Order: sequence, then C-alpha cells, then structure tokens
Amino acid sequence: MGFNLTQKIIENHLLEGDMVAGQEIGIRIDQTLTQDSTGTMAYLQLEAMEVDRVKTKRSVAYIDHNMLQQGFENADDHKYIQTVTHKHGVYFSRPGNGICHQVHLERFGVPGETLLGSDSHTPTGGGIGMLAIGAGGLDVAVAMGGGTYYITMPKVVNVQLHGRLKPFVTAKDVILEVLRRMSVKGGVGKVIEYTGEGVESLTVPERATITNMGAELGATTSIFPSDEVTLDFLKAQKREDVWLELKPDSDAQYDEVLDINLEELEPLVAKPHSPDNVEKVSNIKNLKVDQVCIGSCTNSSYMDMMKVAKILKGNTVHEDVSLVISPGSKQVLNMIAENGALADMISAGARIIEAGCGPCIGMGQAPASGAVSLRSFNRNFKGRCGTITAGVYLVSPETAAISAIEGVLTDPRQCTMDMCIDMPKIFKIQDNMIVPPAKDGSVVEVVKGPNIKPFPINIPLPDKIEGKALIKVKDNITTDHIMPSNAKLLPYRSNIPYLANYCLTPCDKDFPEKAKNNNGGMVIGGENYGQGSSREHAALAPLHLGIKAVLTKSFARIHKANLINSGILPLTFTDHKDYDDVATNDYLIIEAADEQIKTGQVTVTNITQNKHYQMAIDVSDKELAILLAGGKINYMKQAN
Ligand code: MIC
Ligand code: SF4
Repeated sequence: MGFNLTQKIIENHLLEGDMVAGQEIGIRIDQTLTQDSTGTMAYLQLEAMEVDRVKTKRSVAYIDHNMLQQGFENADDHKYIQTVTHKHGVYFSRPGNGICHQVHLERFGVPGETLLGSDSHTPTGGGIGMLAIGAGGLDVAVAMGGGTYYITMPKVVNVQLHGRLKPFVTAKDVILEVLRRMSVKGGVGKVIEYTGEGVESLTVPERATITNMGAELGATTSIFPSDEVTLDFLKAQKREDVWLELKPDSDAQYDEVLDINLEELEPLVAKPHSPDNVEKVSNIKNLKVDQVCIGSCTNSSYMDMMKVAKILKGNTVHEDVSLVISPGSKQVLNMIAENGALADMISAGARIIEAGCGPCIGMGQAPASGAVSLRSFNRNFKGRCGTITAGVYLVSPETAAISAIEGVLTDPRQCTMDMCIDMPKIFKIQDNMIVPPAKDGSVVEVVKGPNIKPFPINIPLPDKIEGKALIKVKDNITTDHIMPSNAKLLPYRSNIPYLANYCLTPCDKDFPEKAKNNNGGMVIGGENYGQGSSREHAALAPLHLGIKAVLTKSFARIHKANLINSGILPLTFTDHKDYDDVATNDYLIIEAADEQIKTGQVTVTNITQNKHYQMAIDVSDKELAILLAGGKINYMKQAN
C-alpha cells in the first residue's frame, strides 16, 4: 500500500511511535518560526531551558503582530526578540518586513521539510509542500532546542479538486467551501491533503490561501503537492535549489475523501461570527458595508494585491466605506510600489498600512459601533476586530475590492474586466530586513524591558483538586474569548499577571475577580473549546488565576496541548447531559486526581448537587507525565 504525502513527510521525520492514526508520534522539526505576540514567551522559555544555540536547520523570528507602538512595551518586546534571537542562532525579520507566513513562504519554506510555528496559521507553508504545524510557544522553544515534537498521528482527508476556477471565483472561495462542508471542528485530528487535476491550475499563493485558512477547520495542517508550479514559484524567488517533487503514491490511501468541482464554485462569504457560517455572496442582497480590509496572511500576496489594484484603478472608494489595505510583505509592497499598482490603490482612496497583521488581530482600524466590516482575512470571531458590536464578513480580495467601490457587498462576477495577472517570472529579492544570527552569541547582550515579567510555573499535580465551576461557556469558544487580543492588550503578551485581568472577560467580565476571590477553580466549556489562535497565554493566564481543570465536551488541538504544557487538566464529559447539568458556582472535587488520570477516567464530584460526573482524560503517556509534573517545564527539569 502506497503512502499519501502526509505519511511520506512524517515517515521521513519519524523519531518515535508508529504511523497509526490516533496514536502519539514524535517527529523531527527542521524549521521553526515565531512571531512577536507569541515569540516573547517562546524565547523566555528557550532561555529557561538554557539552550545556547538553536539546533534546527532554520529558525526565524518575525515582528508582524504588535506593530502599533503607543507606549514602550511593543518596542521593548521587539528589542528583546531581536537580541535574544541574535544570541541564540535565530534569523530575525525586522518590523516592516512582513507577516511571518507570507515572508516564510517567500524566503524560507522548503518542500518536504517540517515547520513548527508559534502561530496557528503556520500551515500556510503547506502551499509549497511543507508539513507546517502551529503550536504553543513552549513546544516551538523545545523544537528550537532540538527536542522532538509530539502529536497525535492524524487521519488524512483527501480533498480532490477538479476543473478550474471561473473568473472572480478564487482560492478563498475554495477554502470557504471546505469550511462550509466540514465546519470549524471538522478538521480536528486530521491533515487536509489536496490532490486532483485542479491543483495544477492553482498558483502557490492560491494554494497558500487554502492551507492557511485550513487552520479554521481545526486541522493539524493542510498540504499541497510540490510540483512544477511550486518549482516556478521557487525559481521566481531564486530558491529553486530547495525544490523537490513531492506527490502521493498512486495507490495512496486516505481516511476520508471530499470532492470539489472548482467549476461549480461561486464567490462565498463567511458571515459573523464564525468562519464556517458560509453563504453565497449572490444570496445576500443590499448589505451596506462600512469598512473593507484587505490583507492578512490569508490574502496579501503580490497576486492578491495586483488583482485588488486592477479593480480599484480609476475608481473611488464609496464615500461611506473606509478601505484599508495591508500588503503581506516588504517584497509585495516594494513590487506594487515599483509597478504603479500601489499608486492605483492610493488614488482610489485606500488607506495603506504597513506590511503586518494590523486589523486582523485588532491592532488598529477597529470599525465603528455596529459596523459591517468586510475582510479578506481568516477569522471573524466576535470582538476580534476590536469592536464588540461590529460584524465581520470574510470574503476574497476581489469581492472586498469591488464591494469597497459599490458600498454594498457585491458579487465580483459583475465586473467585466480581464483579471488575468501573470505570476512574476522573478520577484524582487532583497533580504536586507532579515538579520542573520551572530556568529558568536556569547558576546550578545539580551535586552529585557520592564514590561517583560516571568511566566507562571505550576506545581506538581496534587492528589486532590477542588474548586468552584467559575464559568460555564458554550460551544466553539475561541482563544480570543479566553485571552482576548487587541491593540490595548497585545503589548502585555510578555506580562501574564497583567493579561490575566482580562482572561475570559468577553464571556464574563468578572471572571478574573471571581477566580482570584475563590483561589482559582475550574472552567466548564462546550465543543471545540479553545479554537483559533495558538497563544499559550490562553492557558498561562488561567494558570496564573489558579485554574486547575477545564471540563468540556471537546477541545481544539493546540489549546489542549497548551493546557497540558501548563499542567491544567483537560477533561471531557463522557455524557454530555452532565455538561447540561453542572451549573456555575457548583463546588467540584476530584479525589486522588494523580491516580485517577492514569486510568484515563476521572470522577468529578459535584458537592453542591451531590452528583458524580464521569469524565475522560485523553492524553498520551508523555502528556500524563507532564500533567503529573505540573507542566512541561517541570517535566523537563525532572528529566534532566
Ligand atoms: C491569530 O491570528 O489569532 C494570531 C494572533 O495570529 C494567533 C497568534 C497569537 O495569538 O499571537 C494565532 O493564530 O496563533
Ligand atoms: Fe497575523 Fe491575522 Fe495571520 Fe494571525 S491570522 S498571523 S493575526 S494576519
């Protein structure tokens, strides 16, 4: 029996375990990436592990999220990351050089290699055939130190693409269609592998749009083959030497198959407040738009920007719309500046912001109260844009651009222009914003500003765990709920005590206070708890507040790993009626927790209601040991 692409790459990197779906495997990581809002924590952890020099083939630190510098905090974090990476052997992509995923694809990605990134959209690298996975900062720090990365061997879903996209139907519509069919939790425990003759018609940036937003499925990652199209892209980046052909064996087996006929797709939109709330654009009439944002790691490539410029050229942005454009990288910005496309955008009235995440993570450009914001981004969780009452709709750059002119959500197929834009034969290559690491790290002084505080470390798991159910939340709670991020909070990513004051406040503004007054407690969640970002702050802030266990119907992959790394028990209800039953403020006790978790079953006693709940704890032996030790840092100390 032949291998699929995912199995081929995993087999090449397998250090521990067997490639049996559902079992834990350990793989070697070739490359890592970090960005600034998760990076400070990752490098503090790297320092705590006393790793002199990273042991990966390539590690890169990007500054792209925390770009507004209203105070000293973000600039201090940038300085810390620049100096600590210089010392420890990591390449540093300076602020202004672009969004980590876009730049990594352009300048560093290698087909067939593994990439671990402290950002959930790391799977963008799947667009050139990397096995690229998002993880918490601590796991990335361990990989930088040469440690094995452990995951559950995923199932592999084969999405077969047939035919070609019609004009004004885009790669964004492909991934929105996959989201419509699979939902935001449909990809948990799975890799999405794209094959079929339709693949050939998609450029690397288009493939990267699809793998990028595969994160919204909850998938471990998404991947495309590495073929002639990949070679052309790498040639145009003057990196053809890293190319190799990669495709599944002809008799490869898959766990599931999904067929998509590209010819039949239409422009789609994800309505508030979930990326899987998908509808045809043509079905939505007269939706007045207040803001349009084009960019983000999903749709900010040169090709995306050129198409947007073409639509905008000679037009004026509707008087009731604020159009914001953030190109994905300095390479993209430079090229559209040189060829005049940027001038077309500016002439039309677009507000151009620097190459970075910007409005996607609420770093400025929060829309007005109750506004409709149309975005070419990947997430539309409530409040993420910075305005709790706004509704964010996710669309392709083409739909966004035409709607910005019309002032209402508009089907781009009404445009008559020819949208054929050729992939450049050669991109503008200028790596002058990437600082290579110091040859001799010992002479580099690491600079830490006053906002950088030590991260919390748990204690070994006590035999008895008890506390109030401090909060009970519904399905699909995101890490943006658990640890909100916006221009005001992002500067505190290296200051957990401060950040903890905002933990879960979108669900209950008094949660931090309650946790403090009750000496911590437990959290009750529904399905897919912790979807979205890889931020380990969504585990570290609860840890700081004394949260000992999170009881849910199911967890999102990265968040569950982050809870385990922090020594917080991730428990799931075996009978969902118990979820309905438990109430906020009930007092819960887990007797002999350290013994119980070894059996995979945990009885939680609800003292208030005099009931018992049977919970499952689905962890590997290694994760069990980490939980018993009180988190990964303690576990590693024990092991040394
Ligand atoms: C996101 O898109 O949610 C982020 C901000 O990039 C996060 C990382 C973070 O929270 O810093 C992610 O995707 O992992
Ligand atoms: Fe940045 Fe948005 Fe991409 Fe996250 S999803 S990396 S915030 S552009």
